[in-house]
Amino acid sequence: KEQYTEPGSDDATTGSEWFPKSIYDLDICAKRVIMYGAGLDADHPGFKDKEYRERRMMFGELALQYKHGEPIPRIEYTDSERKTWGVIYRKLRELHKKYACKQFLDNFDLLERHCGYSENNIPQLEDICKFLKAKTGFRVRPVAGYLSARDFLAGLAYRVFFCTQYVRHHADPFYTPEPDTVHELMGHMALFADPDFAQFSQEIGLASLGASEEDLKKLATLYFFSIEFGLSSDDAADSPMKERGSNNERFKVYGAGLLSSAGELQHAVEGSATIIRFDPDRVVEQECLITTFQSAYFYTRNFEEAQQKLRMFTNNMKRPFIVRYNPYTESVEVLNNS
Ligand code: NLE
Ligand code: FE2
Repeated sequence: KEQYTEPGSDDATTGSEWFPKSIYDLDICAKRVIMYGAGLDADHPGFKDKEYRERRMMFGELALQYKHGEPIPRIEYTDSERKTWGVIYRKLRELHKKYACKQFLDNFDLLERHCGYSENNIPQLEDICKFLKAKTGFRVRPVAGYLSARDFLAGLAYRVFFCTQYVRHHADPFYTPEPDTVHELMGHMALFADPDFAQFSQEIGLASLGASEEDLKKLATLYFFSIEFGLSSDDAADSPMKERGSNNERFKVYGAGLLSSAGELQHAVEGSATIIRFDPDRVVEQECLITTFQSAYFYTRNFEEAQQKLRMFTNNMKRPFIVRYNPYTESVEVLNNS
């Protein structure tokens, strides 16, 4: 028989782990940061820079204080941060034009037109949030650093994307081991302006709610090697190692972690990186590396095929309950399935 639980309540009728039942519950997820300012590792480019660490703590505090529904604080970026942004922007835009997939490029134009994107200006999350909300119903909200995959994916269920607001350390503009606002803005935002991508992202989020540890790890890995590091190639055959054509002639990129890192993007498409066919059973075996370039990348025929493959995976995930998103209340109803 079916049993309803109140949206926003966290009673354990399903016996599974807690997960957000309402968009307001994301305030809880947002606080469970794994790594931020205080905990910069010794090999982080900002580790020895006291000023940088203090700045990071300020961003951390802002994000931790933020609550759903509030306007996102506007940041007055420093000259040094703006300079870093400009250097990256010029370099990445050049590479994007050569290597980014079409959906990305088309939507990036919109960000330049409507959200203050330019090499001289670091866009504000609040402006992007308003734009995306009108375009696809997606929102962004500030976060202090890495979240667990479970907390991060849960945001997507509510069409919310957690965004860092700090800028990477200037010593290493073309690669940073952790997400920063350059990664979010240059890598992720464009695709959230695409209605299909927005829909697909929410489906991943909904599938993650209350998923078993094993399923969640697989889902997070598939997300990582598509949304973060995915490529596409319309090569007809399915053979994993094609001899003809160098990487830069064969692949278009849609993964945000590549589109935000000039260093890794060039490594992937201009070097001789290993790029193999995106087969979900194979992909889930791959280790996600977060402090170095990936040792392999995966491609689908096009961006839509990656969506289809992930959908097939989420449709086969088993949970002892069904979740149903209510767009009017921005909450999730949990229906017992036992
Ligand atoms: N490595 C990326 C960059 O440098 O932009 C950021 C991390 C993505 C998970
Ligand atoms: Fe990312």
